Amino acid sequence: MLYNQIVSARQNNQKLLAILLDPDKIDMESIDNLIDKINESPATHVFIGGSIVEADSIDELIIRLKQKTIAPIVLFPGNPSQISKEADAILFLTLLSGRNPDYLIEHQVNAVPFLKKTKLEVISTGYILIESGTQTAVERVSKTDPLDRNNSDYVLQTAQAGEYIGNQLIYLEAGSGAKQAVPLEMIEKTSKNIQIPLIVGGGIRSKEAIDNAYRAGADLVVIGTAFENDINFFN
Ligand code: 1GP
Repeated sequence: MLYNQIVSARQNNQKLLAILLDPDKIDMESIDNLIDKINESPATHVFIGGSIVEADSIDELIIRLKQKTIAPIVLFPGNPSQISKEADAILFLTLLSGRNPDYLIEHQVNAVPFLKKTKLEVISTGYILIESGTQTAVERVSKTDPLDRNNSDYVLQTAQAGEYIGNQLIYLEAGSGAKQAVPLEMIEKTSKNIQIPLIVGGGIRSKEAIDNAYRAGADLVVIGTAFENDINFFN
């Protein structure tokens, strides 16, 4: 199971890296080149999703990816319409930082009939949006406020609530294309004080920033925009 692999990676201090692909932004004409770049990169996982994906193309994208990539494909959906049976697993997200019931329970309930028709591994994930300089798509779409980037104690408290609720992962998110990534001190405090693996993403766009996030305690770093803007990012 994918989740067990993530847990043992944390225990063994092996760092994981996910490339996030937004189906709306993928040009299927040049998909083979994209897949080659993913295969040459250090990515251990491919995440698929976005806040406002329109894509009927999700299935097709995943089928193409699976023909040529060995990295597991994990759905990172903005809403239930982004569920595809072709993937390996799904981050079943709860927006812990927000107070919009749609993103706390409504979408989750609506997703169940779709999930029951698949063999996806469902991984319960507490998703925490952190203030990052400008309004991000997650904020806009979910109509929720991010948490104060200067209040690591409250972010930790939120992550610990997620752990008590039974989340299997915590995802600290600055938002796609964020101006400022999640503060390192916040990653450190959270990672040290929860038992479950920690994902960090949003606004990370250099090798140095990736390494700093790992050193601070991120178990899995997500790279979306940096790879989207420059397919040779990992070179
Ligand atoms: C967004 O955390 C991911 O949900 C990745 O963010 O696009 O800024 O890399 P970037």
